[in-house]
Amino acid sequence: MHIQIEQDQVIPDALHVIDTQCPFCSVQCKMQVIEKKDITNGRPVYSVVPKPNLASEGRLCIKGMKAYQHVLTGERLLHPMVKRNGQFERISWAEAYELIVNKFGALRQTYGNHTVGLYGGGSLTNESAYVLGKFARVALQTKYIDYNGRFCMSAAASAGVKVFGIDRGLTNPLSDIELADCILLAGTNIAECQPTLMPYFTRAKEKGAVIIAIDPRETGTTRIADIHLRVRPGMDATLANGILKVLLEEGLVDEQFVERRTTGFAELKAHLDELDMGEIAQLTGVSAELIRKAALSYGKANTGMVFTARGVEQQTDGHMAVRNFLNLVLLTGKIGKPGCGYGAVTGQGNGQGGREHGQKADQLPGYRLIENPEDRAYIANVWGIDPSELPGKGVSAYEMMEKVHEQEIRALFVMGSNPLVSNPNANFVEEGLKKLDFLVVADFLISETAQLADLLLPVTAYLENAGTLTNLEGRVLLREQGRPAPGETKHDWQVLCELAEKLGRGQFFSFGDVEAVFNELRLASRGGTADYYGITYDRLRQDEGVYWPCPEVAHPGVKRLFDASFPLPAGKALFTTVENHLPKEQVSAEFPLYLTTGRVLTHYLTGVQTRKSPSLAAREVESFMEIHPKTAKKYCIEDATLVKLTSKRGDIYVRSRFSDAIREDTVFVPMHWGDTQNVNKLTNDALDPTCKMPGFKVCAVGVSPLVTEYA
Ligand SMILES: Nc1nc2c(c(=O)[nH]1)N[C@H]1C(S)=C(S)[C@@H](COP(=O)(O)OP(=O)(O)OC[C@H]3O[C@@H](n4cnc5c(=O)[nH]c(N)nc54)[C@H](O)[C@@H]3O)O[C@H]1N2
Ligand SMILES: Nc1nc2c(c(=O)[nH]1)N[C@H]1C(S)=C(S)[C@@H](COP(=O)(O)OP(=O)(O)OC[C@H]3O[C@@H](n4cnc5c(=O)[nH]c(N)nc54)[C@H](O)[C@@H]3O)O[C@H]1N2
Ligand code: SF4
Ligand SMILES: [Mo]
Repeated sequence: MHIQIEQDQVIPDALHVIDTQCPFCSVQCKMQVIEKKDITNGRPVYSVVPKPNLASEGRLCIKGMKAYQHVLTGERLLHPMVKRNGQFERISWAEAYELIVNKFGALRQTYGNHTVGLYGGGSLTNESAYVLGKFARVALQTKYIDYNGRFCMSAAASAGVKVFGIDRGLTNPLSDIELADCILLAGTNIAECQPTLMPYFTRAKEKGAVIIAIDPRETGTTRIADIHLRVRPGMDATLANGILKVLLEEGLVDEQFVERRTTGFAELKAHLDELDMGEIAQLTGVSAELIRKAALSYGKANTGMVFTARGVEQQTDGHMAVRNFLNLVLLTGKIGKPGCGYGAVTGQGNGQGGREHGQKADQLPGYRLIENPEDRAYIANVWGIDPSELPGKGVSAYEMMEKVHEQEIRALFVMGSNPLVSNPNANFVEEGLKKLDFLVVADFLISETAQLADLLLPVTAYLENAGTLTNLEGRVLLREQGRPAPGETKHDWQVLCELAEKLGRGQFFSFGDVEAVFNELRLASRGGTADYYGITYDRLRQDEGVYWPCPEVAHPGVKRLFDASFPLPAGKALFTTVENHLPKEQVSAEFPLYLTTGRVLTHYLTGVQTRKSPSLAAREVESFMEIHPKTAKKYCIEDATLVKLTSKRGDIYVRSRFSDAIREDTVFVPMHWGDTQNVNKLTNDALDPTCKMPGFKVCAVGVSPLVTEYA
């Protein structure tokens, strides 16, 4: 699967060589896309070679190899389109802008500024995400803006801020992984989701590291583990309590670290003393012996790292579950030194930068807070407005869908997301979107959400635009433009700036080019937690990316955080007391199985892009349900047959796939398909109280064969 090259290849007969980076996951592997002419018919043919770089070390996965296909598909959205009598018709940009100005104008006049909502995404460059946040606050003066990262990083991000005082995906560079003697992988499937990172873990293993995986299923990732804790979905916080209790009982506590660098230990200890291991084993479905084995491995290791991803985080207790894993790190003092640290494995290409510069309801650029008077004053000054003009805090992504339903939001502008497929409780979301007076979608493909839109705005894809993206390590990378914008497409940030001008707010959006946007972002983030001030396009062209925080141009950037202190009162990190608790939805006679959801190697998120790539789509043509053969037998389900899955909220139809490596009480369905295979028609919309993450990873379902007898 991986191709490794040592140095830049020389391609003499190439027509056009594009230096770029993969648009998909957070590793942001660098590559070259080579366009040549087929000598028989003169048509362009494409090949891809990986480029050496610090994160991927010159590897690419299959998605990166084929990521040119969805950009070059004949199904690109190339012109603005308006829906008339149920059909999309081509219009000019001038007409499109006029329509938006009129529709937004009329709605704002009748219902006020907050009637317009904006919905962004973690695929957008830092520059576009920054302009989107500014556009909401300055051009439209609405508080309603949020983005798909709510469903992705919000639990880990909010936990990191509480416990460490800062949220940066990895607290240390990837190169530390092979220095770890024990690695705990909790709810993360790196083999399929960040495949080019796998060699970091296999190298650690070759050097003797013990790998512990926590996942209800066996995956490519759990297969490299020495210890696999097959947890009952949604029970990670409780499992972490079990591990903590063993560490405490066995005296595997770094007392000096706890004393000097943390607060809250006494409360944690008192709480853990009260817990019963038998009960923990029973609740989590993992034996006390295995929990003990894992705890001893991590506790006794000299160095160690803990990783969490969406398996732990996409829960209605995701915030607290992550905090309990951070307790492990603090209790053993395994942070802030080589081979020790924590990683929230970031998801999207710009999942990290996308959460730093103001497309989140409560944030302003540089991780500043919209409710903090000093932060408001600073940003208002950079933007040249009065702080009182800045709206307040809005609501989270799914809560915006509730506002859409209630018609408090009557116009929605979506840029870089497919909420109809990615939000929980998709039937409810669809009902809401259909009630909107005006739905605008900016995309380069026609997603399921775009199909419901009143107006489509065609934008450039990754090969055609430039900008910065921040990878999972907190390293800012520059992606240069590789091809001209096709058709009438425009860059995301450019659309927003032009529209701002039509809305009479052009003076705040007069950026000549994308670098000018970045230079304003640098200033806006200056002195903030995610400080990009010292990062310039020139530096990014010379070095291979710069870690934030980077407060001055001469500053090298910070690779490893927390070596001396935490940015919290007294420089101390915070222990958290986390109760054992059950997921909000429990199985019943009608819905007897747990459903968990996630990803497969060849598709990306809602599949809009990868389903348009013939080479990727051919590898998984439809959705499926992974089920244990014993469970299948109980419900009269055969292998590779169509089944119906039903929850309280809806039903879907997928093909069964037997696996004896999944828990018998659990089925798994990936998230990459829409319509009748949209797994989010089933998922629960209960939200985590702190970060508003939905519980994508557990709900209760019933399963039945679609065809019970053959005629
Ligand atoms: N191929 C591919 N790669 C991707 C993406 C993609 O769509 N496709 N998306 C990108 C994005 S945006 C993201 S956020 C990341 C996601 O990366 P991951 O979080 O690694 O991916 P998931 O498959 O959602 O979930 C990880 C694992 O959690 C397990 N799991 C399910 N329920 C539970 C539970 O209750 N507890 C525990 N401990 N584990 C559980 C699942 O079985 C799964 O193996 O991947 C990124 N990379
Ligand atoms: N059941 C379940 N649901 C989930 C998850 C899960 O594990 N289980 N995971 C959640 C997670 S972690 C995530 S990140 C979300 C993702 O959810 P979405 O954001 O809805 O997923 P994408 O498929 O990336 O949708 C992106 C859309 O934007 C377009 N796009 C891509 N790049 C750009 C760009 O630069 N500009 C513009 N204008 N458009 C662009 C794509 O063509 C696509 O139509 O899904 C969440 N939903
Ligand atoms: S999907 Fe991720 S791992 Fe695969 S090539 Fe793209 S950035 Fe690299
Ligand atoms: Mo994500």
